Amino acid sequence: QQCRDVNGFHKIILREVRGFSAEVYLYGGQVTSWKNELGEELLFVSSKTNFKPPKSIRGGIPICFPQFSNYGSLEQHGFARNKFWTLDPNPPPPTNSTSRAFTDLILKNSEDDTKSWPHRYEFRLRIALGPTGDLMLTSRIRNTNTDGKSFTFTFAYHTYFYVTDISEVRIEGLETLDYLDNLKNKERYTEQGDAITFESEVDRVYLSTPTKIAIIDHERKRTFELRKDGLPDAVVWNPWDKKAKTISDFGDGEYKHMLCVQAACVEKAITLKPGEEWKGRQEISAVPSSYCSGH
Ligand code: TA6
Repeated sequence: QQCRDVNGFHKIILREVRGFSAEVYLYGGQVTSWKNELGEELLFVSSKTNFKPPKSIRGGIPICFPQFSNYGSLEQHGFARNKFWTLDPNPPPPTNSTSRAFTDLILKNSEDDTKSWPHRYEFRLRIALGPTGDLMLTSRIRNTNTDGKSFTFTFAYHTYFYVTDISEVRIEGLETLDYLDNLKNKERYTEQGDAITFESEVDRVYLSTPTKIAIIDHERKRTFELRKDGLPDAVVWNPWDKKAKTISDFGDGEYKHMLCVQAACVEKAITLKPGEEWKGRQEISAVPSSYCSGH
């Protein structure tokens, strides 16, 4: 269902029969809400964001394309999150009948982005709610260059999970993996053997990660499960208090209620020849968890 927010900006609301819902802004092609059947918000959106240009929306699931962070010469996280996407009025029906409520947004090259990134592309983003309320994002990016040129990009679904208290959260699935530490000049380190917990700023790109990662919110006895395909890396970020204070669209103390775990392709950039298409999927679910069971 299409509607406009208080500022008159377009958003799409997806509702699933069991009461799960999601909201997507055409600005940035960005999911800004994902609620469970009890109406509980599962994603973090800052109280200080204003859902309109020129800043990207702080929270939900920003789309980082054609560059993740500062891994290249473009603006931070590329331009996709700062552009207005268009709604596909007649999206192809879902292949698997499971995804009921869905919408397709499309982004194509435009004058201003061709200056910084001289390529033609078509980016189709499908956002769907599954039968158990899972939120599924599928990106299909095609090189539509007519000059025979390939292009290369990095990518991330910059997902902001809502957590009750970051100091009571742990991540399972990244143990023993290598990561690039953005706080130490992107140097490569190896994660210790147990789950990741948080007591200070973390900004890491974990490499060659498993297709499934668990984020356990101990306070709320809730486990998020992130499943991904075509996205080998996983970015983990919490600014903690000092860094959060330097970010104008972060409310006071809000860093305690968010954790970014991002299905990404950073270490090995993707190269497409004209006509080739890349596909990257992530599915996230939120299930009650008895802490001891962990997974
Ligand atoms: O996701 C990690 C990161 O690259 C951090 O370094 C931090 O900059 C974060 O993204 C947020 O970036 P933004 O441009 O949205 O403020």
